[in-house]
Amino acid sequence: MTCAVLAVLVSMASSTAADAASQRQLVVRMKSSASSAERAALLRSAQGARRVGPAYVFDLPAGVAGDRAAQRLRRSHAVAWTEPSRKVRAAFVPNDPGTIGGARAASGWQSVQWSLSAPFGINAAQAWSNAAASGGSGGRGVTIAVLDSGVSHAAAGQFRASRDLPRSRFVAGRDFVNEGKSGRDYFGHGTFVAHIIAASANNAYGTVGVAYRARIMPLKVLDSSGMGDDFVIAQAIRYAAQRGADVINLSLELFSRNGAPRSLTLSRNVREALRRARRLGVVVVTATGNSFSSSVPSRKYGSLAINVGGTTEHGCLGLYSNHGPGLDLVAPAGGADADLVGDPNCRVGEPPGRDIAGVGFRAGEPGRFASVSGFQGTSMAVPHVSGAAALVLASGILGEHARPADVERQLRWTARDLGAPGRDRYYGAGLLDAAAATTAPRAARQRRVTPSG
Ligand SMILES: [Ca+2]
Ligand SMILES: [Ca+2]
Ligand SMILES: [Ca+2]
Repeated sequence: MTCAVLAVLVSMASSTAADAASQRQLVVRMKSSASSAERAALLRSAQGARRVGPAYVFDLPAGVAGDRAAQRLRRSHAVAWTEPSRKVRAAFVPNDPGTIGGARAASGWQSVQWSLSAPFGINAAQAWSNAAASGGSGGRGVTIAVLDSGVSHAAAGQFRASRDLPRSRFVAGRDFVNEGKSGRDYFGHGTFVAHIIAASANNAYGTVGVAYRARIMPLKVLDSSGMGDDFVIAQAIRYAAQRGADVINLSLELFSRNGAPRSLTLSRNVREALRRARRLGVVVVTATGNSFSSSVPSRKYGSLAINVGGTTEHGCLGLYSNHGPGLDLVAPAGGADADLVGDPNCRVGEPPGRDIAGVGFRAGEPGRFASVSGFQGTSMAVPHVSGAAALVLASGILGEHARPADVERQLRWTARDLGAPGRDRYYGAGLLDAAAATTAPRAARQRRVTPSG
């Protein structure tokens, strides 16, 4: 008797320290053949069980090991699968967030928003001309779901709305963190990301978004410290796809119980939601993450999303950017250069390039909009690609019913090669080129085979 108790205590001591905070929930998917009686019985069998989308989430009582509980559940023929819940967080590297309160740049957005213009930006100005010429000015008519810490979409109490994202630019959103609440942003990350995607153009204020006429669907999935749960992400992906989003922006990363980076597709629940979104024709763009890992994202489950790494103002891979086999392409994300031997763009030892410029607020100060610095990381690369995808969709160059795979191929095909010639492990297909991406595929191909000199 004493021995048994001791054994339990020892096994708990070895595991609880690391996973007490994160690994205490189990996600269960019932088979579609399960009867309502079986579902009800399952819900009764565990404390705190609740339905989240098509899955059920259980809180594990203290002292109950997750794998043992999962084993027990899987014995039921009504259960399709189980998995532990995992944490996600906003994918950016915070540093000192200085503000330039209300100062207007002397020479306009081009000098501030380096990520949009040459030499290592995404060629936005030409892309805007291309999109406008084909009737898709600024990504009009396209809805982009931003699954993040919320977006400041309306003034109330301490919250303000941004002059660069007026009410008319939003479709109804949802707060998945505090059900029934407004989904307003307290952390600042989601609001900043939304500005990169869709800040209004030509309004003599702030910055210009990549798709400056697209609409934002604000879905709050991260809390006021930028943390969230994978099953909430899965639920919000399904919601966005069901409610007519054309593009889903996932500027977040998954990590394990001990803080190691993981592919978002490690979660079966997220994988199934991504497959559903793809079937419904939704383009999903995700961050590779910020641990400089060469194994994340994995390619194990094929291409369920466009996985985006981050580059610096120098055109080098960001010091932080994950570059696993599932990397598709890169986009500007700011910060310091990685030390890639033989890459002339990587200027290690020199002062780093700038962060991504934008409008937003510091964490916890949602009432004070300013030009905020300090945003860098693959979170910032993703909205550039989401915005470019919106321009591609709005321009109609891939036909009226372009599939996610078509959009992904177009973005990769037209990307600008960096690093070793051709597709490579650090840059994937290369740097997003929104101008080339908004050029009709046939014209782009012809241009490609034209001798350069
Ligand atoms: Ca503006
Ligand atoms: Ca992909
Ligand atoms: Ca290359």
